[in-house]
Amino acid sequence: MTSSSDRIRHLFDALGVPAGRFTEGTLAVRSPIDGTEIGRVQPHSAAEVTAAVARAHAAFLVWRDVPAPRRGELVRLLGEELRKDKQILGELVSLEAGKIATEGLGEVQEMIDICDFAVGLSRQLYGLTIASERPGHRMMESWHPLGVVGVITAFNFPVAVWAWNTALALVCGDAVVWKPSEKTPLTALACQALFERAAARLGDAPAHLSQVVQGLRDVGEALVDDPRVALLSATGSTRMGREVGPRVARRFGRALLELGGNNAVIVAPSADLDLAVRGIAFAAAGTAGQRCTSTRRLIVHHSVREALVARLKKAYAGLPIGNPMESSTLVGPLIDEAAFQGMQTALAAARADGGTVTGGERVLEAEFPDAFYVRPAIVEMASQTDTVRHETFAPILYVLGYDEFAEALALQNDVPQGLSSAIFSNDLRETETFLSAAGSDCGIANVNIGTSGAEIGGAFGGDKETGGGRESGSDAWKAYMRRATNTINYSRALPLAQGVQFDV
Ligand code: UN1
Repeated sequence: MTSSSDRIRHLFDALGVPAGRFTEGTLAVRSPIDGTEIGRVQPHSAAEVTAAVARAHAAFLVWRDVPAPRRGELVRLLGEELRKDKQILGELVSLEAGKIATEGLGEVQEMIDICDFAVGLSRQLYGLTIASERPGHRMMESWHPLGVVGVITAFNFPVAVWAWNTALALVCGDAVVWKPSEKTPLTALACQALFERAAARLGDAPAHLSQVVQGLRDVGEALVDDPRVALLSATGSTRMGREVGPRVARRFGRALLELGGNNAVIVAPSADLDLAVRGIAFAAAGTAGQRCTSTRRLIVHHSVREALVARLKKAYAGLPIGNPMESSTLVGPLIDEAAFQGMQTALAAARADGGTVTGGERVLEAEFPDAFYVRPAIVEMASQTDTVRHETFAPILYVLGYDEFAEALALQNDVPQGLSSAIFSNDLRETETFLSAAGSDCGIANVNIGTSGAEIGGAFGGDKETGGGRESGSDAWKAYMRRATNTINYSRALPLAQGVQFDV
């Protein structure tokens, strides 16, 4: 028994989850904090996934007829449960994913925020009325519940991404089957417990509106290939999306893909460097570089390059790296050894490309021999090589210089990914150009803030190899519903559109 697993037991006790659920099974869960085993879960079989989808479909058939504001009531109750147990869930996120305390809590706050958003949305699932070309006719658009939504999430946002999908899916009248990352199954159990509490409080929700299936690739595949999964929402690597997208398309299902990012910050000569240093340090080194929105590239004007890089190096040298449960820590561990190896491979490749690496080494090895803490790396590059254009899920910040603004924009867009981007500049011409049609090609483009830490109110996602999906706020809900166009004739005649005559 380790202290982390004692703590897990205590937290699950407080949530009322029976011990067997998180201590028995063939899938071992390790905390990235010290590498010790903190729990076990039992993977589901493909047949069990199919059965879960069948149960979800039955729930959907009932739920789609429940008025949307009443569906919103369930999400309101889920938000209440999250508020009540924010500390518990936040700590579980820290123990299982290695996030520092404020980021673990921040992730739960993101869940609460999307619940609030979805509750309001439950009274705003608006369709349009459209002018008909025919007299005595009216056209309109209706939005109907879609079906079962399969949700596949990654380790780095183990709970918030489920909530983005589930809060919207539930108010839209859908049922959810969730496959969390095999690296973070415990937080999924906790979410399920909170969901079940909310459903019990609502009283008349159909059973199995939201379920969790645990396991590895075969479990995800069963979800991807099931024809009753109307929408498959998957967050993870571009490699994963390349497999999932065509498989879902082959059966004419809908896919919402949130894949890799290779997010850049441009720093212009007019930039407020104090803001830039703070914004870049949080976005590049925070969460140990393990957000899909983490800043991976810095494109800085030659006139401020030396000063900015010197300040960043100083800030990086002072970053408190360590146990994320300690309040002074800003940089926690990488998720596992594979992440560490991936980082070292990328740094070696960058060196081979002529890059100069500062930081990037393993730290705290004596204290945590089975965990992987690193000093975030700054890598000065002469050009944007293939290594830079590849997403490595670790705290590596590649630095590139520019002379002309057009060159900075071209570098920013010259990567396969298109998730997030930012510019630090006080020059209106530059910032507006950056946000224009000819500017950043990313789904997220920011001015004078970093690339990460988006609010839930906007649509979240990106284009190119990021996959094209949009989740969370704005009108992202439309992906979770189907659209029907209705034409109603309230006249006594039957005129045909386009002037066609067909008299019988
Ligand atoms: C992710 O890394 O998968 O914008 C999601 C952010 C968070 C969400 C990140 N709100 O950094």
